[in-house]
Amino acid sequence: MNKDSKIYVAGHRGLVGSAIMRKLQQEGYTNIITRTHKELDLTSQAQTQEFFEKEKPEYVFLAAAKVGGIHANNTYPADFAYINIMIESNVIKASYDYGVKKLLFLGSSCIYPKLCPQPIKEEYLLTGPLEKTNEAYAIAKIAGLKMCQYFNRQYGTKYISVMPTNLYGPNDNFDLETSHAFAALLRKFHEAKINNKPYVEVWGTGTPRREFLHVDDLADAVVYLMNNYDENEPLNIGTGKDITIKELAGLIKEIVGYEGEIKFDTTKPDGTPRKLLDVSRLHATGWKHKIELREGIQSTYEWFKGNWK
Ligand code: GFB
Repeated sequence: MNKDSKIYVAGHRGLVGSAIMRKLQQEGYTNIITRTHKELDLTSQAQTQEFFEKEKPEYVFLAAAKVGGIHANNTYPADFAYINIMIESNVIKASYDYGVKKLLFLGSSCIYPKLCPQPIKEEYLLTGPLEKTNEAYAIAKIAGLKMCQYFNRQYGTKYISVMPTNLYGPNDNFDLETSHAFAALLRKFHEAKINNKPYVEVWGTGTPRREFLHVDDLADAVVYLMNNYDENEPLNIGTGKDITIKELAGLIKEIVGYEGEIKFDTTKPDGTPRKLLDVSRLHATGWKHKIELREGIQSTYEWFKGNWK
């Protein structure tokens, strides 16, 4: 990308899209185009085609998606499958029709089989059954990733895909029903502290292991890869380190400064037992994460206190 290349960030208000915007602006990219959901419904093929015909972006970051935590994924599978497949199909096809030079597709680490060997290598994709709580989202993301590869194979396009691990940071969704674990726990411990609640409820057994990447690191990685990665093979993005949900809860509790108890609600699902990405292919490109978890929790908590309402 040149500093004046026309770049479309799809989903620029979300956790990932807003971080990509911050990164591009910091690096001096001057020609970024966006549309709010209200201005452009990417599930509409007609609207998407019209937008691409008018704007003709050169580069596309495809960060628009319906996302959510374990409960939302488990409760609204039709929406997760339908909306994501529509957005991907429309944006990828319009990118081809209107000559986009390069597109970066955001997949997810939940596309891998539920019980795959750890850490998870990119080649484990489609080697076993998926985790049921997020199967619909995973199927949709696999479809998007594969579609990028098929367009590359058939039409010689340059569409790359990445699989980020569990993300956190500013502009996350802090709704307790639909959010991911990180955001929910940060809010729960904060509110318990403010309201002097005797305990905080953590879903599941606390034993599942997850890897957490700050979204500013993800944004740094995807801008780097847009400029430096041209392979047809998708790439994991993570830190290469994981912790249990119980340990995460303990860390957040300590950073928030909450002194009550933690209770586990085992009527809630655990999801996949472990999800740790193998990041050797990513490191071979020359990129490595910079924000460690403790410092990431601290800065996200500062952001949360100043911005969340
Ligand atoms: O982050 P999370 O919702 O999704 O949950 P996944 C991770 C783990 O944290 C599960 C537990 O074992 C949850 O039971 N957990 C504990 C909580 N307390 C809470 C809480 O208050 N809220 C939530 N949400 N979880 C997601 C997928 O799976 O991974 C998405 O559903 C996405 O598709 C994402 O791909 C990366 O890590 O299990």
